[in-house]
Amino acid sequence: MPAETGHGHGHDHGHGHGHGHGHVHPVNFDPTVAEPDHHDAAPTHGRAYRIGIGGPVGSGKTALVAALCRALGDELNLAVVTNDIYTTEDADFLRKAGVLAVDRIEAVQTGACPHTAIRDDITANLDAVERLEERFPGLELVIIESGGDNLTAVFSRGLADSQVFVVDVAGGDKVPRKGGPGVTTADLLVINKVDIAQLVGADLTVMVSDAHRMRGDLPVISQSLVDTPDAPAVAAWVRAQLAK
Ligand SMILES: Nc1nc2c(ncn2[C@@H]2O[C@H](COP(=O)(O)OP(=O)(O)OP(=O)(O)O)[C@@H](O)[C@H]2O)c(=O)[nH]1
Ligand SMILES: [Mg+2]
Repeated sequence: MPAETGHGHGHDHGHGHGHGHGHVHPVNFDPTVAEPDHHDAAPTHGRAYRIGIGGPVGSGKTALVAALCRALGDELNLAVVTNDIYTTEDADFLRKAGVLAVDRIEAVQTGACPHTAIRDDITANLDAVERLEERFPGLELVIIESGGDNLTAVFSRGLADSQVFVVDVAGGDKVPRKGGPGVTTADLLVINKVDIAQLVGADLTVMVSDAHRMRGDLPVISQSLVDTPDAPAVAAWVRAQLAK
């Protein structure tokens, strides 16, 4: 996989793109020519693989992003895009946590509807991904965290090559059987915070069996980021996606 390791501490391969703050068009941008339709399927060669992470508010999406940065940051050339409604809270958390060089984290503010920015008008997210790809030549993986939303929020296939949906036991053991496209169609379903299942009276066995029933052959991982802070099972799944 990567020819180099140990990146991610500030050197950006010296291509002089600056640090790309703000929405700057490439130098050859011609305002008289229509911009390309970003919703067209982008070529998969020569660009980073994109994994979208969605799920309800507070289920542990940012905690999972941090875990994946810890698990994969030394072996992959990787970057992160966060989506928040009104703030840059999640990006700020990740930058403070020190899991990745600060300029590898881009924040998108979505306004009122987080699902719009990952499904209907994905331009701001694609721009953020492109800024990262320009800043870090050879970028292999971009993890895009959606703003916390409801069970219907899924990523456009024009934005994410594969997607992870994170639910947690605190939402109740009913959540997997309630279905919705996140639970039923995401490439990976994560049932998070299993360490507190008993405290909140959630039956994990029911959650896992309902999840499998709703998803057919699609994978389900239950985990606790308190017990396993580097999310080893999800990291292994990410490696398998990249190897495909
Ligand atoms: N006990 C326990 N707490 C967890 C676990 N994973 C995350 N948390 C906590 O759950 C809270 C919410 O986690 P976040 O990662 O911010 O959740 P999120 O899905 O990114 O939230 P939004 O972006 O606001 O939708 C934080 O206080 C985390 O520390 C876990 O496995 N077990
Ligand atoms: Mg978050």
